[in-house]
Amino acid sequence: MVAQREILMSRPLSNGLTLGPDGVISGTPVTMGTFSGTITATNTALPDATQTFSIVIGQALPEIAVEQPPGTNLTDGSASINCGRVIVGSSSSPIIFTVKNLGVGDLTGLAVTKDGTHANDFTVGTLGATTLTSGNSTTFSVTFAPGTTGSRTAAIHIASNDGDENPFDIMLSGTGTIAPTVFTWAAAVTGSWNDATNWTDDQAIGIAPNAAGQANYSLNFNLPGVYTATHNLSAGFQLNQLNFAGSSATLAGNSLSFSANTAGNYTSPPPVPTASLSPAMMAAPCGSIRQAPIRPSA
Ligand SMILES: [Ca+2]
Ligand SMILES: [Ca+2]
Repeated sequence: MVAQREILMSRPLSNGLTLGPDGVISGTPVTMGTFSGTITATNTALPDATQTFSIVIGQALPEIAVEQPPGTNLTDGSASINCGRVIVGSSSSPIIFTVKNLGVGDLTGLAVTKDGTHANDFTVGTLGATTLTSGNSTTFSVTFAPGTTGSRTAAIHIASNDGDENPFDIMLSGTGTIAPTVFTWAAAVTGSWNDATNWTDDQAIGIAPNAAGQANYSLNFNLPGVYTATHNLSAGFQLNQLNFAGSSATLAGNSLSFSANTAGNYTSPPPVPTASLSPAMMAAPCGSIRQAPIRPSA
C-alpha cells in the first residue's frame, strides 16, 4: 500500500513564496491576492481524497499615530496643541511630538510642514526619521516664539503614506505676552514718585516710573507702612500690576484710581513668564485722595 500526496495550485503562488517538495509553503509574500490550491492524496487501495485550500496575502499597511505629550494620542484634523503664554522676544521650551508606526508595512515619506496665520511664530524641528518600520517611532519638536502679543495660531501637517491620515493635521496656538518690568518702592515712608532713587529695579532692566509713565510696569510696595508718593502725572499711567503687602498708598497732589480685570492680583508678583497682563490704570486728573488699604486676598 503506497500513499502519495500531490498539491496543485490554481494560480502561481505570490512572489516570494515557494512550495517545497514536503508541502511546506515558506517565504515572505510581496504580491497581494488569494491563492487557491488542491491537495490530492492517492492511495493504491482507496479512492483519491482531495481538499481545497486558500492562502490570502493581504496588504502590509502602515498606520500612523501621533502623541503629544508622550502617551496621549492626537486625532488627525481635530488635534489642537496650546503652546502656552510666552514673552515676546523669547521662546517656549520645545514641545515634543512622537510619531509612531502601529501598522505592519513601512511608514514612509514622513515630513512636517506648517502654515497658518502666524506660522512664522512656530518653529518645527527636524524629524528624527523619515521612514518608520513596524512598531518604531521618532520625534520632532515645535518651539513657540511669538512675534507680538495676543493670540497666535498656525497648523502643522505630517505627510506620510498612511492610508487615511495623510497629512496628519494638528492645530497650534499660543499667546504672546509682555514681561512686566518690576520696581519696588525703596523710599522709607515718603518720597517723590519721579525720583528714580526711590525705586529698586528688581530686574535691572527698566527705567524707573516717571511722569510719562510706562506700560506694563509692576510696582511693589512691600514694607509695612503708609507711603506718600508725590508725582506729577497728568495723564493715565498704565501698569501691569500694583502690589501691596499689608500697606496702603497715598499719592499726594493728584488722585489715584485703578482697576483690574482679575481680582486678587495685588499681593505678590507672579512669576514673570506667567504674569497676568490685566491692566491697572492709574488716572491722575486732579485733586487728592487716600487710597484705601489693599490687603492680601489670602
Ligand atoms: Ca491611518
Ligand atoms: Ca488629515
